Amino acid sequence: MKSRAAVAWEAGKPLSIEEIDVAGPRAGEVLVRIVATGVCHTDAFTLSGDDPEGMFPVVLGHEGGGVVEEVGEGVTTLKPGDHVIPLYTPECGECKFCLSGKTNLCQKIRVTQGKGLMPDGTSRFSMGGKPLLHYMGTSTFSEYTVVPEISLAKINKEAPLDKVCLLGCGVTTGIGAVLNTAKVEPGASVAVFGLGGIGLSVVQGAVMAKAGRIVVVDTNPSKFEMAKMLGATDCVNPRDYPDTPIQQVIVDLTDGGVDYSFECIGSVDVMRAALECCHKGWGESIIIGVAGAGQEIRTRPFQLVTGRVWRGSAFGGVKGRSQLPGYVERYMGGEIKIDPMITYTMGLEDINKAFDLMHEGKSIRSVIVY
Ligand code: NAD
Ligand code: DAO
Ligand code: ZN
Ligand code: ZN
Repeated sequence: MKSRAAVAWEAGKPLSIEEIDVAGPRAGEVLVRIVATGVCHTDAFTLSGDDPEGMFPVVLGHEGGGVVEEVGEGVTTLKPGDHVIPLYTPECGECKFCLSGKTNLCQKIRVTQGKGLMPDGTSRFSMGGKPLLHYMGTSTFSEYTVVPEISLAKINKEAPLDKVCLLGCGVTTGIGAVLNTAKVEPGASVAVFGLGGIGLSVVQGAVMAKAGRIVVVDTNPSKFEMAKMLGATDCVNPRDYPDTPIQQVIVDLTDGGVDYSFECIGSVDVMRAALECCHKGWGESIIIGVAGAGQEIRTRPFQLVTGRVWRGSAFGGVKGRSQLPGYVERYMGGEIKIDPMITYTMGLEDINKAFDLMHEGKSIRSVIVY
């Protein structure tokens, strides 16, 4: 079938709106009509060429919501008309990782997904007979996409897809990092570095966990109003402290450091600051941001010897098929806020504006509605 899509032909160039060919779903696959998709910094990161796994030409997008159009042979858990959120972290329920009880990083289709292909090693996208690659197993920048069954969470049909699409990445990643990875306890102090869709969702998660103090850090002070509205207690702009390392500013503000910190930018320098602003003896720092190809983190090992802990979190540690439907219900019940995060809504033809707004620091999330 034909589908409108935003194609990334090469790194560093704007996306092109094209009419592409989408082949039907094969065994274990599902054809999904994407109704809406968010634009996340990770899409921009891959488009920039800094992503070590980035390959072109590709159909980007991983924060979508849609409706099942057709299922391939052997698909038993979904049917046409079901509402779904595509998952870049699948859940097969039977691999060593799924069975471990210790991680959400299902590895069942990791190799082919990392190569931009479906699990059988081929692509369902093409244009003029030339194959286009899939992205993160989701490719939500196409009106029609093909996704493995294990990479789809079935959700409440009442949920507005142009809002809950953000649970496909940003909102879930931030909230899950607090609740699943850090397991922040009531009364704990928290520092959040970077107030995009991820960092603001960490703020929400910290409020849900009943954290005591929530210190937010961003070089763009226009982000502070939303952070305060969501529950931040202290706002810090590193540019106001040109002579003091930001970790020292936070240590001074919080009587020796925070219990938990979250890096939501992708800067290895900020990752160091986030670790070092943690309290001696027990503070834990969670890396969420994705750093550029070849970059490395550094600190003095004594920071760890003296009790600070460095962790990472992918998709908030959330198992998508079993846990994401519950996040949708928590949105429907008013516990999770998504609407204020959507600063712009636009058609696919304007998708490059969504990238510009993100780079200019003017948006939190833009949602593309097909
Ligand atoms: P974003 O661009 O919307 O937000 C980043 C924020 O960081 C901006 O507000 C910016 O002003 C601020 N910032 C930049 N440099 C700063 C500095 N030196 N000090 C303080 N603030 C600074 O990005 P996003 O969509 O929220 O994504 C954030 C990061 O999370 C990205 O690296 C993205 O790739 C990553 N990510 C990770 C996961 C995961 O599962 N681990 C999932 C999604 C996104
Ligand atoms: O299992 O090795 C693996 C890959 C897991 C992918 C998790 C990616 C999380 C960070 C990228 C941000 C996604 C938007
Ligand atoms: Zn994302
Ligand atoms: Zn698995």
